[in-house]
Amino acid sequence: MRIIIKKLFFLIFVFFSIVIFLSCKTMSPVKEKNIKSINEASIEYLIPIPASIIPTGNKFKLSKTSKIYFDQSSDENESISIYLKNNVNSITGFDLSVLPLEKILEKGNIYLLLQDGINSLGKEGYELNISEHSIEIKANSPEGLFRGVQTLVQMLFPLKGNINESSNDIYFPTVQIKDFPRFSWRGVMLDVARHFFSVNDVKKLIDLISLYKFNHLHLHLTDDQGWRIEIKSWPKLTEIGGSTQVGGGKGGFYTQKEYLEIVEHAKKRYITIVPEIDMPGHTNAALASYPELNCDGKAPELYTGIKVGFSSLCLDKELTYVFIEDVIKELSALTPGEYIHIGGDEAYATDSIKYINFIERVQRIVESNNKKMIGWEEIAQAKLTQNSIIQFWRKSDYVKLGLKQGNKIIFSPASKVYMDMKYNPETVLGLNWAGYIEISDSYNWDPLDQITDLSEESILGIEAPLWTETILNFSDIEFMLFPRLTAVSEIGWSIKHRRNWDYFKVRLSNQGKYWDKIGLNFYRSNQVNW
Ligand code: TNX
Repeated sequence: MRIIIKKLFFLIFVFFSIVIFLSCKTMSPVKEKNIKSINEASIEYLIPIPASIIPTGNKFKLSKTSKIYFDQSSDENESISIYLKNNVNSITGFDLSVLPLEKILEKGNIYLLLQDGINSLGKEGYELNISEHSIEIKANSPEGLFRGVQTLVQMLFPLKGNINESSNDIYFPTVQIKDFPRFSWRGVMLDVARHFFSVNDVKKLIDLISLYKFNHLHLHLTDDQGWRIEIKSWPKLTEIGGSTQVGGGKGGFYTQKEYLEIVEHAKKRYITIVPEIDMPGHTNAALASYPELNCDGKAPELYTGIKVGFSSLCLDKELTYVFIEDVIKELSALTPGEYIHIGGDEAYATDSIKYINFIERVQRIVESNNKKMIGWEEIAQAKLTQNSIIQFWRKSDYVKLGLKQGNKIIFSPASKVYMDMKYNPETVLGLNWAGYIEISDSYNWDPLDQITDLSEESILGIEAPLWTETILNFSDIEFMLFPRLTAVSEIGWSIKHRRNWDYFKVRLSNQGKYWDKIGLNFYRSNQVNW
């Protein structure tokens, strides 16, 4: 009998433990009826994880009449506030007003404030303080404010689809967050050459990646299969070179006006567009457009397959350099950012000595247009200036050459962050030459472990490329990027010791609930309890 009673007590204990555990799981803003759970506040929705999170055990009430106040020391603060307003609106239905700040008096509002010289926050860091009285985001620059706003937006995610007409208030757990990035370069690359993607698709991508605090979008604008950016002095590049893509579809290209629309949209999300013109290999589309660029004066056919390494510009012709100067000049005028990417990869059809001279000459052209050069790791064979950046993708020997020359590195190790690799043998999309990449593979690595004797200062940052040989539309893009891209975002932004795979999975599964609500096509890996 005593044993039965003991067992009964044990079962009751287990039952209540489960109930308590489940009710503690929510730690985001909650509607009034869930108010009990807010004191369990920790921030289980945030990716990348902030540098410091101190829950203060209280609650803040945001109501339909709350206002967003911005300080007027920068013109950009109003549009950042409107961005926040629009996100609050699409997630909760609340329509908050946005007003210039006079002085902080009333309770219950959101304040976006610039302050000079907040120690250790740098350009992109911010403080997000949610007290009983207000939500305050402070930063040294508008860019920092925007990153802080994105943190607040993520804290709204659990409300998506959970607010009814009669909800008047939303409760946030009070918390003090202090946050700043580990690396200044956190990039995504989209290959618009193998398959073309519309201006609208690129804008949608910009919006998505900005949620995870990425700050660069590298567009791979040219390759064997397509030339995607209008160059006014060489119009056939797009007329002919832009007319197809992998598989023989109709391809496409951006007019300069459309390209500027992308650049402008990215700027509003504090993302810099990095244009890449790949050379001297990966140039069949250009060679097919202008016979005179070929050593034998004959244009090859347009190419719609997926082989690499068969094309090369004619390095002995002066016209080649006139062409490059024209292209870099027009592209530099379209680029507010510091960098032009010149490719330089897989030049298997180019003489290797000539390749080195070529890269050095292109470097001079880029710098004479007041830009800095980035190239794939192979460019480290050339003599580089201190400004040039090497993008690691496969061979650490090249990177070591670059490090010896004192150049900084962007890390894109194919076996970790190539978003075109399949997740597993069953994945329909993608390739697998660098292996299968599960979420844990994209999460559990660090740039410092990639190369011996590497110092943190030599790492400019990390970037996740999405090559698109097999990627046809935006839904495919979503599937290959999510969730892996969020792992990359945490490596790029968060302090190394704050990263933790088990806790990341919890936060990821919360993101998954939001992705379900917005209809994002993501890979439901069985590594995560969705
Ligand atoms: C290698 S990575 C390439 C691309 C391909 C990609 C496919 C690099 C610099 N070059 O041309 O699209 O593999 O995964």
